[in-house]
Amino acid sequence: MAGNITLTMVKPVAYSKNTSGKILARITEAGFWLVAARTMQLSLVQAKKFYAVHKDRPFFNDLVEFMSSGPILVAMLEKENAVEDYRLLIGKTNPAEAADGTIRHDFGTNLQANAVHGSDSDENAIIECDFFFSKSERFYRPG
Ligand code: IDP
Ligand code: MG
Repeated sequence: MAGNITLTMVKPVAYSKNTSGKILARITEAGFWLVAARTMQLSLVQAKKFYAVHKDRPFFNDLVEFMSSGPILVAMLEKENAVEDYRLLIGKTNPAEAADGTIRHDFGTNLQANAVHGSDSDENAIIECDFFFSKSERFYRPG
């Protein structure tokens, strides 16, 4: 199991542009299985908890305000080498620096509103999936 899951969020600006469906299609076409998903709006408290690792960074307050500013789509994904492969699919943090054809390049607006989140390690993927989804909400790839 470890190494096979990652967590993504379609962030508020991308969600408001109604691109969640196109982004999910990119994800499943790249071989990721949708284990769990929901739309929701994070409270400021939840956003601060989720991004606690960044609490000392200069962009922290802006980031948590942005992430709680509107609806998001959050999803748990399964694939061999999920964390690394998903980071490759989404591209660099800044959409302006992300390669053509990556999700952040194609759907991102700016460094903050960069379309999607992706877990950065297997350890954090587990923590982040546990943050959003109980075991009974998870439906793994059949077979
Ligand atoms: P990542 O999302 O590529 O893993 P992180 O460094 O973990 O990048 O940053 C988390 C999020 O914080 C980014 O996705 C982006 O939305 C925002 N962010 C990162 N660096 C900056 C910055 O310098 N200014 C504003 N927002 C930033
Ligand atoms: Mg990160």
